[in-house]
Amino acid sequence: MAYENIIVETRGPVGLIRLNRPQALNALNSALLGELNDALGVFDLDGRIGAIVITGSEKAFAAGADIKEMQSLDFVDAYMKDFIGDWEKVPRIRKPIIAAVAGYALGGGCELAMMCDFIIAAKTAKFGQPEITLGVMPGMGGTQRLARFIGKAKAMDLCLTGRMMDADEAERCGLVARVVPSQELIEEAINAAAKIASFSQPVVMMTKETVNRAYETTLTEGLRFERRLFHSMFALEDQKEGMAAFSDKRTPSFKNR
Ligand code: CO8
Repeated sequence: MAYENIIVETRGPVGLIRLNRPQALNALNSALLGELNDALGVFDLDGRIGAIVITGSEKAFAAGADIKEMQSLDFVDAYMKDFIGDWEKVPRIRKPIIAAVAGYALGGGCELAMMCDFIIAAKTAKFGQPEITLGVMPGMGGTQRLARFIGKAKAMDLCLTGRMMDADEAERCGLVARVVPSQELIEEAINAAAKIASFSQPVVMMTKETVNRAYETTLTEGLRFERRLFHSMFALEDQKEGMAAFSDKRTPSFKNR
């Protein structure tokens, strides 16, 4: 598939996807979504890729859903076509995805960043859910993921006032894993992704699945799920290799088996 709204490349074992609609601050339209889902699906199935980075430009990760595309939508169309339903495919990607955010991550842009497994932000990053200023509310997970990730007080503040928060505030409240100088953003994200890709792929994928389970189930069920998958890891050659390498004081060589 030829892409017009994203730029896709690989950096060793890392798949890098840049949102690329500079004329609209990377506003998320349906064409971009189709391409993003396609590229993510290809990386997910590619055994040479161990982790994925999604980024935007220096000015904007994404300034939200494309307002011009949504403007004339009516209820029946939105409902019958399940408008934005295809965004649910992003969190179903099984390999880790890092969002590398500089500039605006607003509305659907903030929601896309939250669908990723963690966010590395440049000092310039600004997060917000300004939908209320447009006469709507977040529709791609903003009310739910923000409430779970940063708590009710901040989620309500952002969703009800539409204000933006900067990278430092986002890090303080736990939305962002790391804040780095802008010029180091891509390198930091790619290095983190390459580090992840150096580990056993099935273990990495099970770890992602298990942390995500914490947001979907009770503590008792989550702990049981964790323990069962932990047990299953003793069937992997990579567990034998990882522990043997520790004992031998050498670097492990994982085979993803
Ligand atoms: N949609 C469409 N076009 C946009 C968007 C957007 N979300 N954001 C910016 N643009 C366009 C502008 O219209 C402008 O185009 P043009 O040059 O043709 O007029 C161009 O990008 C540059 O933007 P500005 O001139 O406004 O740039 P500034 O630096 O002055 O301002 C801001 C930057 C503050 C980010 C400003 O552009 C802005 O407020 N944008 C809208 C932010 C917003 O409200 N986002 C939420 C959208 S609603 C949403 O996301 C719903 C989510 C649920 C559905 C998810 C489906 C994907």
